[in-house]
Amino acid sequence: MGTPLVDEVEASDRSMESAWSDVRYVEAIAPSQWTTPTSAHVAAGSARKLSLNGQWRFRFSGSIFDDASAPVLPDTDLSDWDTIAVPGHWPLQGWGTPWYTNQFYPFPIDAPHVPDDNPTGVYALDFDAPDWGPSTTVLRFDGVDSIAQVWLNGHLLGVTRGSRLPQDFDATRVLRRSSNRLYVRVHQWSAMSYLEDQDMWWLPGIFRDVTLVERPPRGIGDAFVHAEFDSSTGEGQLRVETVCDATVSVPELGIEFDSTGDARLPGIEPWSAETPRLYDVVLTSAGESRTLRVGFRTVAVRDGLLTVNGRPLMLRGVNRHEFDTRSGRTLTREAMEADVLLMKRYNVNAVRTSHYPPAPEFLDLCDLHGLWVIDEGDLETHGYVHQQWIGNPADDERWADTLIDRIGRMVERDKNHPSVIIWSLGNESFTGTNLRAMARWVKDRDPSRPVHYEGDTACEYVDVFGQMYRTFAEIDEIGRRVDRIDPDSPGDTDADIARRALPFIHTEYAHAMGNGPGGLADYRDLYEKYPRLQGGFVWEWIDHGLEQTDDDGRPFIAYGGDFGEPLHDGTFVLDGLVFADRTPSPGLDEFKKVFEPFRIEIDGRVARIRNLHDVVGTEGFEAVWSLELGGLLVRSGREALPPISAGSIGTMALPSDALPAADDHADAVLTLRILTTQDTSWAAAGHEVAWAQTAPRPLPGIAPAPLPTLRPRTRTSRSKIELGSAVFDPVSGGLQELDGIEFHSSPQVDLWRAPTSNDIAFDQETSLADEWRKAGLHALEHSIREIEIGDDTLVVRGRTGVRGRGYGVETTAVWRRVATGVSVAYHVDPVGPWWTSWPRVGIRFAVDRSFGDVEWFGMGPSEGYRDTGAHLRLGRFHRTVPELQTPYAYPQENGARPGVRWLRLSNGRRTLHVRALSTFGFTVRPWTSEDLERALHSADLVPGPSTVVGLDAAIDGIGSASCGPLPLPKDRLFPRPVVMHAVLSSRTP
Ligand code: IPT
Repeated sequence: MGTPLVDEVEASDRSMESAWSDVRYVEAIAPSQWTTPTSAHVAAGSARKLSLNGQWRFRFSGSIFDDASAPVLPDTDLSDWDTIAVPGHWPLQGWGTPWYTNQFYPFPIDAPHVPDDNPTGVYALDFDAPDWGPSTTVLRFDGVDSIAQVWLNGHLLGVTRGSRLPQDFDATRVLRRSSNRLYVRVHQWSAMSYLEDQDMWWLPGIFRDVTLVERPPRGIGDAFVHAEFDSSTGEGQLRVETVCDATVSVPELGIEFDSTGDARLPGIEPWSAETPRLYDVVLTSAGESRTLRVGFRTVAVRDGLLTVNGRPLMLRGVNRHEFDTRSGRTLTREAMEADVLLMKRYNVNAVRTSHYPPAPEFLDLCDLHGLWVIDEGDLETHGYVHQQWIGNPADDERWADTLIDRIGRMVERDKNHPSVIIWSLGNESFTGTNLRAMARWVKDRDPSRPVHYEGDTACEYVDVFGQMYRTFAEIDEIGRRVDRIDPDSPGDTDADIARRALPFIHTEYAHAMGNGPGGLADYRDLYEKYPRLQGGFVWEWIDHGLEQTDDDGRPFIAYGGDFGEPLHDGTFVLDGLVFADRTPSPGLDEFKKVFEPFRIEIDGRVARIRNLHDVVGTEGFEAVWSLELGGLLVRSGREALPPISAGSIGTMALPSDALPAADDHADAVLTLRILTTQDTSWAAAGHEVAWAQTAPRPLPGIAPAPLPTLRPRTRTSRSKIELGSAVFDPVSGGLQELDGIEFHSSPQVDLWRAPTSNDIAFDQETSLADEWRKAGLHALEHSIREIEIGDDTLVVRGRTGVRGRGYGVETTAVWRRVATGVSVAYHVDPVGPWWTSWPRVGIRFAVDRSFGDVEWFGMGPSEGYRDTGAHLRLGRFHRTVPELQTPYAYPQENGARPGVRWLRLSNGRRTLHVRALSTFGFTVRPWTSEDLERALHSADLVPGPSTVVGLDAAIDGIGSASCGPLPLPKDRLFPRPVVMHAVLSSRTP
């Protein structure tokens, strides 16, 4: 595929020394030069391989011309060269720097030209080759970013193009048994950079494996497996296209046939993401044998739905970039498997390989453990959006061959994976003739899989309709099949009608940047409501934060700008469901709950169970119940599940001792969990996949007594005010002490939060954080208006306002002495014309930092907000103050636990007990919201002298406005009066 450019051919005839200075190939628009055709990835077989990974020699130049003027020769002395690990990126090993941009090209748009300051690394390796007799030897690069010229023993083997695509060179002619000298000259920027503008770090280098691969004479050559499954007969159909003649056998089934024929195989267990059944298929030619792991399944778009084996799918997916906080896009197989296992354990059933084909092993792991995959081409020209897409390579015929070559090499490499059910042409490259041609090429080569490309909004050349970040209302329209390509058009066009016949996939949604994403459950409800909506892929799986150490030796997670990049997109690279070190964030907990494969509703004595699997029934699962009172276990048991097939609803009677007695405590809660009964490849038996709780009875709702009429006091008439063991300041009316527990600050109204990434919504149209700041919410002024005192009561009235504005809140704290301590009813009443939402409304106080242990009965164990709290359960939990913080790499509001019944803070000697008489949530932090807001990295957060406690009547939702919609109105907090009612004591009642 692809004819080499004339000047490239000329280059090969020249001596190495003179050719070295000719760097025109860097700006050539062309497919890889002199690579052999890409063939399907082979995991196991008789053909031998030799890994060339390891420590290589390395020479780095910041400018391409510096490098070009220093030619190397086959016998150049390497002793003063550096060493570098292959695979790896040089900016993560001490040369150059990582550079993060989202859409912007980091250089002037002037294709195919790139800057002269083009970081260039020359890799050198001396090696002995194995004796593979008469075989052909292929030198394979699985990934080189962005382009490389490859020289073996003084001969130019060719040029790699397509960073995330395999590059095979026939090395046979020039390879020697011993003393081979390989040079790989890699450039950070090339014409190809215009095609590789994905939202990620620019990380050059040989970042995937380098291997010598044997191609034996009379070997199999490339093989294309077609393994279909007929759901009406249960028959599999197997056909293997090979370049050379071979026999095909399935030892397990006792079948053998010639590769020119095919076989019908009765009683096949089909492959699915839920039942990843693989059969070994052995190909044998005169010179080679190969074992392929084959899954039988048939993908089809039928009656407007995406089906596999005749059943429509629900994609509960994530977008996955390849990332490791230390090694960038160089991943070990262990790291890839860690991703797959974590996905499986968290109810993820699908992956879009955004935005390039992953390392080939990743797809082996998807086949093995079971994930539906959209395999995406290595193409993104997003930077052209900044010039209205003028000059977009996707629509310029000079780039046609190169783009066809790219998509072709992905399809050829990955065509035998049962997990790959959809081909995606690439990402964010607008639309154009080359994309259309790519789609045509793919359908021609592999009609068995639908084509996806989000940029084809009119669905002219794709088989599924994919869109990004649509609002709830738009998704609802699409679900109802009333969407229009041009929303302003007065009537339906033929194109509208044609598009509506296609299934819909939410290619990217729920931007998991920082705290969030909000609204996952609302999206899910829509997906489940309309058959056309077949789920989607959360943006995205992992934060791409790079682990670094600051000048004081403290580790921190770096994002855009931390390497002095002159143009960058800051924290936008931190938008994963797992943190950069692969620790699940609360967003992943929410994903797991929202997309659980069984939906359980407990209704009186019966549990109604909806089986949301695509394929499997309830066999392999059991129910476990537990009854708790006040968070303490009373009884528990296990029950078999009734048979409920995929897509159906069944009921299960609950055993009578699982049910709370009528006169039980108001805090009685029944939890029903569904667990696996057998070990799977991804989790040991007993793994929880779904759960539900009975709704706890509402709080008794002890309304605060009416505001008392008391005698106003002159502020200075006493040195202190006492209500039982509570001591108040006579000037401010602030709580100073309770039973010997000193208050660093007294409860005071709090309307602020350190803006989340979704509040900030960097570069987006609506930024709640900007609105809130404009409204003055970040700098409130508090004043005390009146203190009134009675025998057992103290009332403190205040007003909190905004500089230069007439709106604010009136606050009234009514303190009463009660048997165990003091109660407080804290009223917050908005006054004046507020025009924004509030980040939160609650009270905040501080005690000594020694109060480091927190126990609560309420929702937990991790954080949850109005639109992110589906995963929270009512229970009794214990965490230290540090454990209550969610360590977002870019510090922001976090750690709120709603629905609290009681909360205890202890320092080992004393306990401050807060009993809720109205429902509220809490945060407990070793710093303030202001500290969180000021900090740029989590290492900037240093615990202060106080433990800061926030009790929130309400908090605004989270949404995903950093790239997507604001929270739905139902989850917003608009100014409204609230009363928070609680008892504070130092004893545990
Ligand atoms: C969308 C990109 O496809 C994705 O790569 C990522 O950048 C994401 O946004 C935001 O994190 S494109 C956007 C213009 C919708």
